Amino acid sequence: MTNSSIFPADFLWGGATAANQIEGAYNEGGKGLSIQDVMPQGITTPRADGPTDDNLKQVAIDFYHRYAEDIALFAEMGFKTFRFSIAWSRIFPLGDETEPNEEGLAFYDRVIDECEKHGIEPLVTISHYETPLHLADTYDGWVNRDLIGFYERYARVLFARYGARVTYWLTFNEINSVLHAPLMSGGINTPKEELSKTDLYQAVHNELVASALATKAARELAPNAQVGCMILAMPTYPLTPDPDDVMASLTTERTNLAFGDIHVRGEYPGYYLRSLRDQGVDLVITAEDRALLKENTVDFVSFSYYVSVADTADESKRVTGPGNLFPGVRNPTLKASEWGWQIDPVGLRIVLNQFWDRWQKPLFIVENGLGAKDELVEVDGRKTVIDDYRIAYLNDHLVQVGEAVADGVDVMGFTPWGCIDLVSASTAQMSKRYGFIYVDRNDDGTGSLDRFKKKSFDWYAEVIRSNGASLTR
Ligand code: BGP
Repeated sequence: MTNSSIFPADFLWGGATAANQIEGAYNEGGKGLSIQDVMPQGITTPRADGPTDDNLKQVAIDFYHRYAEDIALFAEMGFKTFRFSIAWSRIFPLGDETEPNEEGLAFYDRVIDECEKHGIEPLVTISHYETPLHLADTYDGWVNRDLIGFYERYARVLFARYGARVTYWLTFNEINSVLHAPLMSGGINTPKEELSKTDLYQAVHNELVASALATKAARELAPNAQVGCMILAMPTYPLTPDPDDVMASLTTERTNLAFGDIHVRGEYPGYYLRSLRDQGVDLVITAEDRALLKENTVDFVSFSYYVSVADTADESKRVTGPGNLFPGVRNPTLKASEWGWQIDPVGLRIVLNQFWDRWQKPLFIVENGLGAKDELVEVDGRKTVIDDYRIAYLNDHLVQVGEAVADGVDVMGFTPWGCIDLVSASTAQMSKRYGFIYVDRNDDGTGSLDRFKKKSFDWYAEVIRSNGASLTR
């Protein structure tokens, strides 16, 4: 049964990517190294000393050379928006220079040209897990306050260059993930086990101030820009109705919600300050920092959503499993993907309602999707993938987005993750595929890099064409 469209007429349908996971060309165009160039296995192993040939991100899916072809395929699906990130180390190869690299800037001019050619709105992430390596090695990443100034300079260059052509900006991808993946998310070189809580939360604070400064810069340099924060959303349910379990799940969930609270309200919530005190964390927060946070709150809240988790106060029941970048207590009512991520479409409606009730800011779902192994087959002489599992996943999640819209939630758009197959962030595999477009590349680096449309390609094109009316309830 199909339903008539509940989605707003200007709903931004599209897809999402990140520079390090698609571009390749890791040492071309004057690009410096980023932390991704020393993370050949994602977050599953410690970093390498320097670039290694087993790192699939060196070539990724070669978007750097094939962007025009790929954006044309997105246009064929009817994308209204395309989320990509700018590789900081293409613009500032070391990160602490005063002058940007023109060749890097020119590359994104060309990407935006292609988007414009097809009437696609760019949705740009300023920093998506690709801090310049020099900033990690020399400054220990975001632990150091100097990063605030380097990031502000970088953001200002982007707004000055692209501000007239790009409306939607995200300051930091999944900003809350720095608590769990300090190197990937915060460019922090000190191994997680050795990192003090004070340094970790100081890094969080420095990023929050930088995010506010970027918002301030956008107001000055690109008055039409809309700036959003980007949070890894992970609804946390109590494992049982025991009030202690409810409190435990709320406490865990607040470690994520705090980031939205600060971006939207411009100040640290009481529960967050208490948790810092309880952990013996003493931060350097200046009066100027406080004013910046208060005066430069976001226009909208964006988030990724893949999984929900549970929590409990009962240590003996705390059986954890993999989640999106960090583990959570398993929910016995849910099934999981091949990578153990629990699948919960209703959780997306819950998050949308919760965020809307809490912040009353437009919400943008900028990541969602199923990482799965695909098999390339031949149908009527054409290579394709019959990815009914991916269609079912996205259909069920989008039905819940429709429910949230019916609940009165202001949802700006939906950009499913990895609209074209790309290298995984957590495991750096190619075989964990999310795309509507199959890319012929294998985990051992072999493959032609040719693109093939999966069954979901036509399915998504119809969802967009019908503005969601073709979804199956
Ligand atoms: C998010 C990241 C993305 C992306 C996605 C899927 O956490 O923002 O960069 O990769 O998760 O994760 P993975 O690639 O590990 O499957």
